[in-house]
Amino acid sequence: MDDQVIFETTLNIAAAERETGIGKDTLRIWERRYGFPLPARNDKGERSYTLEQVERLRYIKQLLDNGARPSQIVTLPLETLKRMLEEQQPHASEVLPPLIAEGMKLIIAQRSQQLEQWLEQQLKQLGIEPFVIELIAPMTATVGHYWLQQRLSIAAEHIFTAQVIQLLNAIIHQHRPRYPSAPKLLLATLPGEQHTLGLLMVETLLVCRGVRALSLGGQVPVEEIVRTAERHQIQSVLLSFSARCSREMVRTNLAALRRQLPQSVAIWAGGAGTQRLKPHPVGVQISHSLADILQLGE
Ligand code: B12
Repeated sequence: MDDQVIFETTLNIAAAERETGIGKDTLRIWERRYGFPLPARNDKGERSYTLEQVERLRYIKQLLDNGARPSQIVTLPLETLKRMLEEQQPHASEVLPPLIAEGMKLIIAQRSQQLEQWLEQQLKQLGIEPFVIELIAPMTATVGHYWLQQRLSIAAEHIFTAQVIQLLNAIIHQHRPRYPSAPKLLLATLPGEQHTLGLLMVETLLVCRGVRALSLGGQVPVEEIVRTAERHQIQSVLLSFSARCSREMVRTNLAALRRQLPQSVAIWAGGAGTQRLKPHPVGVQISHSLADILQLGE
């Protein structure tokens, strides 16, 4: 028996949904309506999707998030989908700003220690706010694009994420207001949203402006946010939704939170997942720019 390891190269429908962000029902409907994706069936008749189909579905999801309709794109070949996304997201192929290109080289090469020194050096040179807003934020988006185009390994993405989390937490720890007073702001992401870098960037900027912020981190149920806000007499709740979150998920949860929180508590929501929320959820401040929240520190 040779000890060759067999890698599973197909995904069942649950894994395909997780990997692409496209729901099981939608996958079945497209199969019937557009003839794509056409999964094979295992001996139990269950659908199994190839990695090629999953990659094509990821591009379709990104284009749908950018406003395209399924009938326009589901039957298109991968190369056409890639070209369309590149036209929509200039980052994909254009020349990166020199500093970001320098950082991306270290990330792609997985030079973790050098990356750590390089990030600390940039922090010293730029100062906290420009470091977060002009370097870390665009670099995070570039890491996402490169990951989608398989120009960056999952390991490299995780090395970058771990470094950024470590460095921003160190800045927060160093700058957290020392005087004992109640936190004013509560930060969290909701269940299903593991992406917390956006939240950490927001917390870093606010704490460095002397704002007392209590961050509950990722995947916090709405009810728990409401209970904690009451307990600490919180003035504002800040939420982050990455591109991973469907508009329905964002809208439903923001409406639920608005219903359950006293009107005196402000709700701010940001992140790529809050873009194109039409109409704007009532009683919620939507902002995609980190610079915007600095006013909360004034
Ligand atoms: C790092 C990362 C991960 C890490 C997260 C680690 C962590 N602790 O955060 C890990 C490895 C866990 C991960 C997992 C996955 N990821 Co991921 N991930 C990313 C990446 C590179 C950055 C994540 C992030 O935090 N973004 C959020 C912030 C930084 O960006 P933003 O939403 O644009 O927000 C900006 C502003 O709006 C503002 N902002 C953000 N929040 C707020 C809040 C307020 C109040 C304000 C004022 C402003 C503000 O600051 C940001 C910077 O300007 C993104 C790429 C990207 N562009 O986001 C992909 C991405 C979000 N991931 C993606 C995917 C598909 C996944 C996985 C499904 C992959 C997988 N197969 O397992 C899983 C899903 C996990 C889950 N259930 O959530 C896709 C989502 C695509 C889609 N449309 O669905 C992206 C977009 C990558 C890509 N280009 O395809 N991921």
